[in-house]
Amino acid sequence: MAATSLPVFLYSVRRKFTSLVTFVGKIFTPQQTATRYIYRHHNTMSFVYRNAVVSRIPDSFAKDALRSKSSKEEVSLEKARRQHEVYIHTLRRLGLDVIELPADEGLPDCVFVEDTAVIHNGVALITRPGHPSRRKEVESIRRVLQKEFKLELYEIADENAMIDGGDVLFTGKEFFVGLSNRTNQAGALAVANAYPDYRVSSINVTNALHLKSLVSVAWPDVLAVGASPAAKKALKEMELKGEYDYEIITLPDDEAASCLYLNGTLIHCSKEEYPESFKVFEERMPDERRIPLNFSEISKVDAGLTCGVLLIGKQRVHIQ
Ligand code: CIR
Repeated sequence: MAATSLPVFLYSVRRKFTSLVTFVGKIFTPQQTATRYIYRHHNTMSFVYRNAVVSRIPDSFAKDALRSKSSKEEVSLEKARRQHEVYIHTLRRLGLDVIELPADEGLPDCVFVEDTAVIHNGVALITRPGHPSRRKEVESIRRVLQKEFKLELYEIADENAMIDGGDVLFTGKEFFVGLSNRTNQAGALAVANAYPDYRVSSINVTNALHLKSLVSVAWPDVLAVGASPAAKKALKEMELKGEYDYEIITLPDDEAASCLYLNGTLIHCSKEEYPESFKVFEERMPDERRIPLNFSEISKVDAGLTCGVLLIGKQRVHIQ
C-alpha cells in the first residue's frame, strides 16, 4: 500500500468500526451491552478538566439580562442565585478548582461565561459576542485566562466576526459551530483558525438562541438533541457535514438538550423541570454517573446548563 493511502485506509476502517458500533448500539438500546460500554468509555480524555471559571450573578440580571422568550415571567434574583450556588457546588464536587469572578452590574448577562471564550488544548479563543451589550464581558475573562492559566490566547481580528461560545459544540473529535443571530460565518472561521487540527462544520440554527440550545454532548460520542423541528434540522445538517457518527439521545424538550458532560459525569435537567426528558436520561443512561440540576430560574433568560462555566483542562499556574 502506498504511504499516502495508509491514513485514508486507517480512517475508513475507523469510520466503519464506529458505524458498526452505532448500529449495534441502536439495536440493543436501551439495554446495557458490552458494545455500548466500550462505545461510551473511549474518547473520554477530551472532557477531563481540573479548573473552571464562573461569574457571580449581578443584581441587574433579574431585570436587564437579554431574553427572547415570549413568556416574560419575573426572574427571582434570590432563586437564581440559589440555583447558581448549587451549580458551582456541583462543579466542585466533580473535582474542579472553581474561580468565581465578581458580578459586574454593568453586564447583566455576565454569568453566562461560556459565551466569552472557547477553550481547548491550552488555546483560548476569545469570542466577539454577537449581542453588543455582551461585548465587554470578554475583558475580565481574557485577564483571568491569561493570568491564572497562561493559556495561549487567540484573538479575533475580523471586526465583522460575531461568535458566542454557546454556538460552539466540541464533540471531542470535531467542532460544530451554529450560525445563529449571535454567530456568523466569520465567527465560525475564527474557530477553524484557532483549532486547525480539527474539522469545523457550520450548522444553521433557527428558532433557538444557540446551537447548544438544541444539541449538546451527553457523553463522549453521545449527543443529546431536542425533538423540535429546529433541533432535528440542526442534527441532520451535523450528520451530513460532520466527520464522525454519534449515538443520539432525543429529548422531548429542547431545553433539556443543554446538558453538561465533564469528568465522567453528566449534569442534566431535573425531574421537576422536565419530567419527560428526565425519564429519557434515566432510561438511556441507566449506568452512567448523572447529576440532575434545577436551572429553571436562570433558564428564564434563555440559558442552558452549559452556559455558566468555562472549563479548563490545564493546571493553574502557581509559584510556591
Ligand atoms: C443572552 O441572551 O445572551 C443571555 N440572556 C443568555 C445566554 C445563554 N448562553 C448560553 O447558553 N451559552
